Amino acid sequence: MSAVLSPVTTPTAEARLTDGFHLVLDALKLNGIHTIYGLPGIPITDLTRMAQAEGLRVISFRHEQNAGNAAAIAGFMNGKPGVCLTVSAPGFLNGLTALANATTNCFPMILISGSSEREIVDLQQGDYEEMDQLAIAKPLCKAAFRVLHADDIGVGIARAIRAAVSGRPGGVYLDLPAKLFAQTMDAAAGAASLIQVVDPAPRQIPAPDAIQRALDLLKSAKKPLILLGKGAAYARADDDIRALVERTGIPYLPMSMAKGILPDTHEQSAAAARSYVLPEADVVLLIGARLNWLLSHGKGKTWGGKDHKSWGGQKFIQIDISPTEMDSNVRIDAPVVGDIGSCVAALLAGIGSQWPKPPSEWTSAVSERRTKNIAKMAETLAKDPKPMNFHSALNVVRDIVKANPDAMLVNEGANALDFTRSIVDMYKPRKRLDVGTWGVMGIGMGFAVAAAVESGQPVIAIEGDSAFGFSGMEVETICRYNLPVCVVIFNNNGVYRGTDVNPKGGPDVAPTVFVKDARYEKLMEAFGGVGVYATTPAELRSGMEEAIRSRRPTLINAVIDETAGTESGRITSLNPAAALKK
Ligand code: OXT
Ligand code: ADP
Ligand code: MG
Repeated sequence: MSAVLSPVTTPTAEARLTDGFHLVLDALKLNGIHTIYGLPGIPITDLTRMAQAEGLRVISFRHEQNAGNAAAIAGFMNGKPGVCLTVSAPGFLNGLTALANATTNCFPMILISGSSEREIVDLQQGDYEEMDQLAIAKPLCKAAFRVLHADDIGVGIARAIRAAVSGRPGGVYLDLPAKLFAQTMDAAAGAASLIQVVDPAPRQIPAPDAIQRALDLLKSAKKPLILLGKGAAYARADDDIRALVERTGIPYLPMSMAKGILPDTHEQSAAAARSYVLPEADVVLLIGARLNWLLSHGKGKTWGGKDHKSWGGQKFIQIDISPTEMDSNVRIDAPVVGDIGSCVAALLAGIGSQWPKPPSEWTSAVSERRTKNIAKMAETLAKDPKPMNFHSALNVVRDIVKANPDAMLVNEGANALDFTRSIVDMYKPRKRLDVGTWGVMGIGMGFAVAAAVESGQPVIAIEGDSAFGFSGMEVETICRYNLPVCVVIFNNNGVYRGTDVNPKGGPDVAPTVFVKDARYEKLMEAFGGVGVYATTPAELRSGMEEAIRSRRPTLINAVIDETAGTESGRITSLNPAAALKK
């Protein structure tokens, strides 16, 4: 390890100097960033050591993608950028998927990667881990910067922070060439070059006429609906959003990561009547939710249109910080551009206390559907089939989350994702973390680590067996940091199901099928955690209860009926159908 140069008070020549390593760390600390998620190696190993020596928390992973996912979700949870640190070329590329995913999901994150020698990289002379990382990162994130001189580190980090959190949040790449770290400069000049970012995510106040237009449209509605997206969760305007919903009396539908902004048990929740309210609503107020594929692009049969592209007749009010989001799929009749906190506060002010409630025919129709679907679900959940299926297992998870509303819930898979979303109620905001806009597998263990580190609360990760495989080695990380994470693998022997067969009948199993009855719990035991093999809801329940009570790293291998899942869960229709039958 090279000498640790810290600006100290001893008046030696060395002490009056600082270097690139320390300036990076000082700049992060100055901006309230105290945790780095990463993976050491050339040229950033010393940076991770010095970070720890300087009092930052360094959470070291087994693969950069998981460190990147951890940083991204830390950004979502805290509303300030999560930082991921990687080595050059392959480490950078491993982190890049997470950076792109963060950008797609509007999570603020900074990927800092060390890079090789510029002169050699630019002449393509074959340096160690040679790659033009800045050029590669650019199209995949919100902004990308490179710092070549130690006295620019302060500006580089300030720009990265602002780019990540201001406006629509997203991922930022910061390229730090190896040579930068060893550059020295006068310590006082170095300290003076750092920037403590003032107001990194400035409020964006909506125009009064936009608010009036939105209120007029909302007032004209006979069947209004409020749709809450993860932007609404990110905005931390929980009290005002709840007041808006309750004072208007409008039914609301939460997208998956918006579950819990209001408790899912709220009487105005239309989650259990989704397929009724979307086509029936006449005016829809979108708060921090995009009309992308998850909302069938605001048109088509889901919205009551006669075919997959036709408009269903709804009028939309959309609150979003990004002006170009408006009209991206269908006409937005009342765009409200600004930050959700300011926009919702302005709407509330306009609504006052005399706002007429929606016609009771609408609210009681929604309520009737909801009650009916909840009762139907309760019947299914009460069954105790052998083998255990998604419903009987999730009935347990639902109880455990209800009893521990502060616990964080991480969720990925296909059926394991979709059933959990609709069965497990959330009670508090920003507790549910999942595959998001891309439906990406592999977020599981990275999200679980960050959820535990950032919240200090127990974490429950409900994982499909395939989904878990993408980040499974991080159970060692969970054990190493002794994190209170309870991983529950819904083990149905494969992707979607475990029942496919090789049509040719050869020795290879079908592409979606895994080793039958795999003993995933032994993975956790290998690193000193607790492994549980659960074939019944009772075993699952006692395993989860003990994990929450003990806060010990636990992996429960919950064996699920291998025939229970469906192809791609709820999104079967997105699979292209073969035109030819061969
Ligand atoms: O109204 P109706 O009647 O329609 O009913 C709805 C609600 O009203 C009702 N509901 C309720 N009823 C009663 N009570 C309550 N409380 C209640 N709440 C709701 O329930 C239904 C459903 O409600 P929902 O979910 O709100 O409605 P709907 O119509 O489903 O919503 C539409 C969507 C689109 C918003 C929703 O479906 C959604 O959010 N979907 C997300 C889907 C998604 O992202 N899936 C993940 C990707 S799938 C696939 O790509 C996978 N891969 C490929 C792959 C990926 N993704 N990534 C990478 C890097 N590589 C490859 C892979 C490999 S999944 C996968 C692994 C799968 O295998 P696993 O082993 O991991 O998992 P298993 O499947 O478990 O085996
Ligand atoms: P979901 O998947 O839950 O529907 P999306 O990720 O599609 O949510 O949408 C989130 C939206 O929220 C994005 O369009 C983003 O610009 C917006 N957003 C994020 N933070 C804020 C904020 N503080 N104020 C306003 N809009 C925001
Ligand atoms: Mg599976």
